[in-house]
Amino acid sequence: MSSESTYTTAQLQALDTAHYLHPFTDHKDLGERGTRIIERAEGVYLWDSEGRQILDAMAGLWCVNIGYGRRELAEAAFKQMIELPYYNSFFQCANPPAVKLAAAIAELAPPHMNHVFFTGSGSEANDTVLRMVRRYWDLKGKPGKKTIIGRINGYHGSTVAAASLGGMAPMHAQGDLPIPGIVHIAQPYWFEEGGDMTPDEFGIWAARQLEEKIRELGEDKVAAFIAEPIQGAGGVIVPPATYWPEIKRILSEHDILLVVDEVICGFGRTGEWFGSQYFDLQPDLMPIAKGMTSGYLPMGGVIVGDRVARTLIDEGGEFFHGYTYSGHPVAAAVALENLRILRDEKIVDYVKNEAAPYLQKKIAELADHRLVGEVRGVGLLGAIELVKNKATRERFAEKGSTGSLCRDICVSNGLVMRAVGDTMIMSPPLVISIAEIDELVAKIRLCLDLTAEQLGV
Ligand code: PXG
Repeated sequence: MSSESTYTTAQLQALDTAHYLHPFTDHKDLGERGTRIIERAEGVYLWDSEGRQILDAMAGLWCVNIGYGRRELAEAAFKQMIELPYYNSFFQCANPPAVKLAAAIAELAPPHMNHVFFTGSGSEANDTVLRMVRRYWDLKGKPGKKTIIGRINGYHGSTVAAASLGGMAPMHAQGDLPIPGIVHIAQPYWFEEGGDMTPDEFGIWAARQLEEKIRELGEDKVAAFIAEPIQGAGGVIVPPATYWPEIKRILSEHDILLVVDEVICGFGRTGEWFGSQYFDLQPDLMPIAKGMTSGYLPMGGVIVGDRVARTLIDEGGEFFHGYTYSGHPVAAAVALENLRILRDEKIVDYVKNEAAPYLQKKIAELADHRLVGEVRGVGLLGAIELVKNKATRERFAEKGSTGSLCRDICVSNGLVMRAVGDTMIMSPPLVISIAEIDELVAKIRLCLDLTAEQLGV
């Protein structure tokens, strides 16, 4: 039994199995293996209910940007909860933290983006995107422009609209998704799908799928293109250098909105405040969440560019959309304090100038390992492709099993990384120190060795 808990790990696991339905989980398997109970955290480390220390190379679920244990955020929440724990932003009302947060985000966003619609999560942000995009074209007198083009293996959340915008086949297979009016094009995943093309050739090819899809559907039917700057849940897929410039060229020739999903890339992950700034994109809408509060409380939103905002405001009348918790004062107070810390402690600069160059250099050295086919990354995002044959990019039999094996070995050795198929991915807190990066990379190498040993290669 841990010192802080009146329950043993076994008791918690039994209650969990009896009552708790987890997200994205095979419960039979979980019941057999037993849930890992995470009890506390500090900096980049977690401790489980057995007192084991684990280096969290995923920042929770891509969200704990400022690291764990920052009392300032707890104090901001406490203070706000005493002052005003809840009030809505409907019916001509607002609360001070939500107003200040909208202004603070507008300040950080690209210059043409000056408004924010608040939600409770990234999925709600993308549901908002769908309704806002269609509302925009209605107001512009083009109600036929309804279709949104997303990408295969993109991830935009788990609600009906967000899962439809995403391109995850296993999600679509459960519940008759996507809903009508959403189509998908190929992803810019050179390592898996590039064949004999060079990365640059493949980047152009993948971007031109957008042009073809627009031609096929007719520009008068297409409302928007949605994409993550770098696919996160899909496997930290950094597009070839040619991809985004070619997408920009295509969009410049068509009257279609660009939605850049910043839920993972936003708030410093790439070494810029937003992934759009990293790739020099001019989005019309940017869904945000995760790093907005560093995950300390749930909150999301959509940053809205002037083109769409002015239309909604000047021509739209009432937009029948919103959530009970849109602009929640406690979440907004925590987000404001989170942004203050990111700014005052120059954490985004630290990522750009110190942590990211160091992490990328150190993980690149792992490319010499016999299991590793490619290492890639941007900012504090990284991916390691596990392969049987480095030269041909051939995978081991039973796709995904090597990734799962490596992930389990990582956890047993005090390291959390995610496996997406046979791709190991990382997204550590932005405050990870140079010494902690050394520890992370040493642990990864050890776990790659142990994985190779188990595979007998
Ligand atoms: N957009 C992107 C780009 C995301 O990564 C969402 C939207 C949805 O956000 P909410 O707050 O509704 O979860 C996400 C979420 C994984 C994993 O396995 C990734 C996410 C969520 C759950 C699991 O990597 N990203």
